[in-house]
Amino acid sequence: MKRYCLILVLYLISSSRADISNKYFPESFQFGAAGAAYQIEGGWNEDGKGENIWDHFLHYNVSGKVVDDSNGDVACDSYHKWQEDVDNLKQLGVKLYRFSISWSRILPDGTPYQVNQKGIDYYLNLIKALKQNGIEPVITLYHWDLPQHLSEFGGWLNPQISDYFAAYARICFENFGPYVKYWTTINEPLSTCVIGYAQGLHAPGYYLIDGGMYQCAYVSLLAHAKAWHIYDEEFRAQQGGKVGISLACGAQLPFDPNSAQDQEAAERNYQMGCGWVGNPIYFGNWPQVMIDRIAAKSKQDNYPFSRLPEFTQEEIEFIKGTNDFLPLNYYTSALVQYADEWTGAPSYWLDINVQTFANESWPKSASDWLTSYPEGLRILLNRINKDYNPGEIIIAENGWSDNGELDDQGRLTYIQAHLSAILESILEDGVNVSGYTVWSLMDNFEWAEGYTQRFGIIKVDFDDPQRTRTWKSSAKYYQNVVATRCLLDQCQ
Ligand code: PNW
Repeated sequence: MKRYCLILVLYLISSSRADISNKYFPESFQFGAAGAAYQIEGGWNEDGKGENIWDHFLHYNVSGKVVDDSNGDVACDSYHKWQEDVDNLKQLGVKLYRFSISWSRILPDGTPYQVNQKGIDYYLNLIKALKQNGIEPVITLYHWDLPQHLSEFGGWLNPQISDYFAAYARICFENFGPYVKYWTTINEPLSTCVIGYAQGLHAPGYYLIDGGMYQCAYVSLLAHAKAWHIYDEEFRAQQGGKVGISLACGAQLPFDPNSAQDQEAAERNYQMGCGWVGNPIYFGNWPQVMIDRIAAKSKQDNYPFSRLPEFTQEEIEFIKGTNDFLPLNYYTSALVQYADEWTGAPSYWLDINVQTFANESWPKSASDWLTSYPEGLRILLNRINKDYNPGEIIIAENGWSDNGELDDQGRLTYIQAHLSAILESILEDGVNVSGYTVWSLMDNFEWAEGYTQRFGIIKVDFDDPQRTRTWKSSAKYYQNVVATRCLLDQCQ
């Protein structure tokens, strides 16, 4: 059935799209798909899994935290249906599957004291099935689901959590490392630090807008670096894999390209977003503009210290250069406008102090933060390549939300245009992008948006206890791209 649909897809894609590259992807380029544990697995309390912060956040005082009052207790039920997931990946023809390990599934309270063998077995089975089908696992150790016990210990605000994370990472390297070439320590620390520890909209739900996100980022970076050093010293020689931390970035464009103030504002927004994690990882310290502004604003607001934690010289040396490859998440970009200095309670937003917009011409998704600007990805890749020289880059997330339609032309067009931007970056700009894992393999639990915004190339019926999976138009299109290495019906 799926094969016959290819013919239809080929017919539907016009070969005359001038903006889409008609070149072939290099043979070495690997296509893939992505997901994350809490968003897909379900099985929240099965076979010895412990409670994590999302379980806790949504099992108590749930109302209002998620728009449809849903949770990830069952989600896509991938805890039971992982073989079908592998089968879909195989049908798609992809060579990479990016997924995350649920920390509390293998260490129920997060500590190394008790290892849950059933949790280890779940991931071993998945990994082995992937390898048997020629699919490389790309594993994220932390995609926002901290064991609840460790959250009560202070979570990402407590520097000692970095030691717990390092111990967890070592257990993963020991058990899964022989089969894994790509590890991501933490998925986009800033998203969870800002949304979970400053806005309070994600677990653990803290509203600490003056400094929660800075302390959380500091502890996350220490945790990443400890895990990287463990891999480097104890596992790299035998296992030969790569370890990185993912960045979520977009191009930040001056609202008025001729305005020096808007240029400065756009640069500041880039540094205090992308550079917040990128600079420490590649250069050892926060961006200077971030250090200076937060120090000055802290002083103004009567803090006798900066709200941005200071790295010691030892920490700088320890964190610097700890990305073997760059897993980069790109969704959208922004136009940035200078604003006069605002007054108000100290916060991350007042520290940055800029206005951001989407261009009116950029197509809108079902998520208010997500519009489509594929050129932004090419601009970003060039910038990152020049500033950080990261070696290998994998686009670890890129995707589009809608209301779940099967004929998802909006997603198809988004994926096509972004792959085209990547291809041009590779062929024309010489950026080493080696792979792409589309977000997402299937519809899943979209955090505070519950099941109302869909990112999957495969539909999941959440009303059906079987959680039936159905291919959307974008999955059929992607299958064809993977098979032909061409975004149009013909390439040269
Ligand atoms: C990602 N941005 O977060 C998450 O990793 C996924 O779990 C999530 O389902 C997906 O986005 C869709 O929301 C993002 O700065 C973090 O543009 C930051 C950005 C976008 C998405």
